Amino acid sequence: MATVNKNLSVYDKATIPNANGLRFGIVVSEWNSEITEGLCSGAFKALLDCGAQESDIIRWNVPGSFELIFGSKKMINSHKLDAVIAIGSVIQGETKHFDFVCEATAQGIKDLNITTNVPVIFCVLTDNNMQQAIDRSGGKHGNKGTEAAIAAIKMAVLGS
Ligand code: INI
Repeated sequence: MATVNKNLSVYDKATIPNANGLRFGIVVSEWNSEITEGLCSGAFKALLDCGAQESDIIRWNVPGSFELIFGSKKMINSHKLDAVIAIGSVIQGETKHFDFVCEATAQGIKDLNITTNVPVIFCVLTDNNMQQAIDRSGGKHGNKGTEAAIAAIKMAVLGS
Protein backbone atom coordinates (compact mmCIF):
# COMPACT_ATOMS: atom_id res chain seq x y z
CA MET A 1 0.00 0.00 0.00
CA ALA A 2 1.32 3.43 -1.00
CA THR A 3 0.97 5.08 2.41
CA VAL A 4 2.64 2.48 4.64
CA ASN A 5 5.08 4.32 6.97
CA LYS A 6 4.62 7.48 4.91
CA ASN A 7 3.65 10.87 6.30
CA LEU A 8 1.50 12.52 3.63
CA SER A 9 1.67 16.07 4.91
CA VAL A 10 5.35 16.93 4.56
CA TYR A 11 5.90 19.68 1.99
CA ASP A 12 8.78 21.93 1.06
CA LYS A 13 7.42 25.48 1.16
CA ALA A 14 10.17 26.68 -1.16
CA THR A 15 8.58 24.63 -3.95
CA ILE A 16 4.99 25.83 -3.36
CA PRO A 17 3.70 29.00 -5.09
CA ASN A 18 2.79 31.89 -2.75
CA ALA A 19 -0.94 31.76 -2.06
CA ASN A 20 -1.29 35.42 -1.03
CA GLY A 21 -4.20 36.97 -2.94
CA LEU A 22 -5.66 33.63 -4.03
CA ARG A 23 -9.24 32.79 -2.98
CA PHE A 24 -10.16 29.32 -1.78
CA GLY A 25 -13.39 27.51 -0.94
CA ILE A 26 -13.51 24.57 1.45
CA VAL A 27 -16.63 22.38 1.42
CA VAL A 28 -16.78 20.00 4.39
CA SER A 29 -18.98 16.91 4.81
CA GLU A 30 -20.50 16.50 8.28
CA TRP A 31 -20.37 12.67 8.12
CA ASN A 32 -17.53 11.34 10.32
CA SER A 33 -17.00 14.91 11.46
CA GLU A 34 -14.10 14.04 13.79
CA ILE A 35 -12.23 13.04 10.61
CA THR A 36 -13.43 15.82 8.30
CA GLU A 37 -12.67 18.50 10.93
CA GLY A 38 -9.10 17.16 11.13
CA LEU A 39 -8.79 17.30 7.35
CA CYS A 40 -10.26 20.82 7.23
CA SER A 41 -7.89 22.02 9.92
CA GLY A 42 -4.90 20.56 8.02
CA ALA A 43 -6.04 22.25 4.80
CA PHE A 44 -6.72 25.60 6.47
CA LYS A 45 -3.34 25.68 8.24
CA ALA A 46 -1.43 24.78 5.07
CA LEU A 47 -3.21 27.49 3.04
CA LEU A 48 -2.33 30.11 5.66
CA ASP A 49 1.22 28.76 5.98
CA CYS A 50 1.67 29.21 2.22
CA GLY A 51 0.51 32.83 2.29
CA ALA A 52 -3.29 32.75 1.88
CA GLN A 53 -5.29 35.28 3.93
CA GLU A 54 -7.97 33.99 6.30
CA SER A 55 -10.45 36.44 4.76
CA ASP A 56 -9.85 34.78 1.35
CA ILE A 57 -10.98 31.34 2.56
CA ILE A 58 -14.70 30.47 2.57
CA ARG A 59 -15.98 27.36 4.35
CA TRP A 60 -19.36 25.69 3.84
CA ASN A 61 -20.68 22.50 5.43
CA VAL A 62 -22.77 19.86 3.65
CA PRO A 63 -24.51 16.81 5.21
CA GLY A 64 -22.49 14.01 3.55
CA SER A 65 -19.81 13.33 0.96
CA PHE A 66 -22.43 12.86 -1.76
CA GLU A 67 -23.50 16.49 -1.20
CA LEU A 68 -19.94 17.76 -1.80
CA ILE A 69 -20.74 17.83 -5.52
CA PHE A 70 -23.68 20.24 -5.32
CA GLY A 71 -22.02 22.20 -2.49
CA SER A 72 -18.86 22.75 -4.55
CA LYS A 73 -20.87 23.67 -7.66
CA LYS A 74 -23.00 26.18 -5.77
CA MET A 75 -19.94 27.70 -4.11
CA ILE A 76 -18.22 28.12 -7.49
CA ASN A 77 -21.35 29.79 -8.88
CA SER A 78 -21.75 32.19 -5.98
CA HIS A 79 -18.15 33.28 -5.25
CA LYS A 80 -15.09 34.23 -7.25
CA LEU A 81 -12.65 31.48 -6.29
CA ASP A 82 -9.32 30.16 -7.55
CA ALA A 83 -9.79 26.62 -6.20
CA VAL A 84 -12.17 24.56 -4.07
CA ILE A 85 -11.25 21.73 -1.70
CA ALA A 86 -14.01 19.12 -1.21
CA ILE A 87 -13.51 17.31 2.12
CA GLY A 88 -15.22 14.07 3.12
CA SER A 89 -14.69 10.75 4.87
CA VAL A 90 -16.46 7.59 3.76
CA ILE A 91 -15.93 4.48 5.89
CA GLN A 92 -16.78 0.96 4.75
CA GLY A 93 -19.90 -0.50 6.38
CA GLU A 94 -21.74 -3.80 5.96
CA THR A 95 -23.61 -2.85 2.79
CA LYS A 96 -22.82 -1.57 -0.68
CA HIS A 97 -23.66 2.02 0.33
CA PHE A 98 -19.94 2.78 0.68
CA ASP A 99 -19.29 1.86 -2.96
CA PHE A 100 -22.13 3.98 -4.28
CA VAL A 101 -21.19 7.04 -2.22
CA CYS A 102 -17.48 6.77 -3.12
CA GLU A 103 -18.15 6.21 -6.81
CA ALA A 104 -20.73 8.98 -7.15
CA THR A 105 -18.68 11.49 -5.19
CA ALA A 106 -15.50 10.83 -7.16
CA GLN A 107 -17.36 10.95 -10.49
CA GLY A 108 -19.29 14.08 -9.51
CA ILE A 109 -16.17 15.95 -8.50
CA LYS A 110 -14.44 14.77 -11.66
CA ASP A 111 -17.40 16.15 -13.65
CA LEU A 112 -17.04 19.54 -11.96
CA ASN A 113 -13.40 19.64 -12.99
CA ILE A 114 -14.47 19.08 -16.59
CA THR A 115 -17.43 21.46 -16.68
CA THR A 116 -16.36 24.44 -14.56
CA ASN A 117 -13.26 26.63 -14.74
CA VAL A 118 -12.39 26.28 -11.06
CA PRO A 119 -10.32 23.27 -9.95
CA VAL A 120 -12.03 21.12 -7.32
CA ILE A 121 -9.61 19.08 -5.22
CA PHE A 122 -10.74 15.60 -4.15
CA CYS A 123 -10.02 15.35 -0.43
CA VAL A 124 -12.35 12.44 0.34
CA LEU A 125 -10.93 9.63 2.45
CA THR A 126 -12.33 6.23 1.46
CA ASP A 127 -11.24 3.89 4.25
CA ASN A 128 -11.91 0.34 5.38
CA ASN A 129 -12.18 1.39 9.03
CA MET A 130 -12.06 4.36 11.40
CA GLN A 131 -8.40 3.77 12.34
CA GLN A 132 -7.30 4.21 8.72
CA ALA A 133 -9.23 7.49 8.61
CA ILE A 134 -7.67 8.69 11.90
CA ASP A 135 -4.19 7.82 10.59
CA ARG A 136 -4.73 10.04 7.52
CA SER A 137 -6.47 13.05 9.07
CA GLY A 138 -3.71 14.20 11.42
CA GLY A 139 -2.42 10.80 12.61
CA LYS A 140 0.57 8.63 11.82
CA HIS A 141 0.23 9.02 8.05
CA GLY A 142 -0.09 12.79 8.31
CA ASN A 143 -3.02 14.79 7.04
CA LYS A 144 -4.59 14.43 3.59
CA GLY A 145 -6.12 17.90 4.11
CA THR A 146 -2.64 19.39 4.02
CA GLU A 147 -1.90 17.54 0.80
CA ALA A 148 -5.18 18.80 -0.68
CA ALA A 149 -4.32 22.41 0.19
CA ILE A 150 -0.98 22.14 -1.61
CA ALA A 151 -2.75 20.65 -4.63
CA ALA A 152 -5.29 23.51 -4.51
CA ILE A 153 -2.55 26.16 -4.54
CA LYS A 154 -0.73 24.49 -7.41
CA MET A 155 -3.92 24.14 -9.45
CA ALA A 156 -5.01 27.73 -8.68
CA VAL A 157 -1.88 29.10 -10.36
CA LEU A 158 -1.60 26.48 -13.10
CA GLY A 159 -0.41 28.08 -16.35
CA SER A 160 0.15 31.54 -14.84
N1 INI B 1 -21.49 9.94 3.80
C1 INI B 1 -20.19 10.13 4.14
O1 INI B 1 -19.65 11.22 3.90
N2 INI B 1 -19.49 9.14 4.76
C2 INI B 1 -20.04 7.93 5.04
O2 INI B 1 -19.32 7.08 5.61
C3 INI B 1 -21.40 7.71 4.68
N3 INI B 1 -22.03 6.43 4.97
O3 INI B 1 -21.37 5.54 5.53
O4 INI B 1 -23.20 6.24 4.68
C4 INI B 1 -22.11 8.75 4.04
N4 INI B 1 -23.41 8.61 3.66
C5 INI B 1 -24.27 9.73 3.41
C6 INI B 1 -24.21 10.22 1.96
O5 INI B 1 -22.99 10.90 1.69
C7 INI B 1 -25.34 11.23 1.70
O6 INI B 1 -25.24 12.28 2.64
C8 INI B 1 -26.73 10.59 1.84
O7 INI B 1 -26.84 9.45 1.00
C9 INI B 1 -27.82 11.63 1.44
O8 INI B 1 -27.67 12.01 0.06
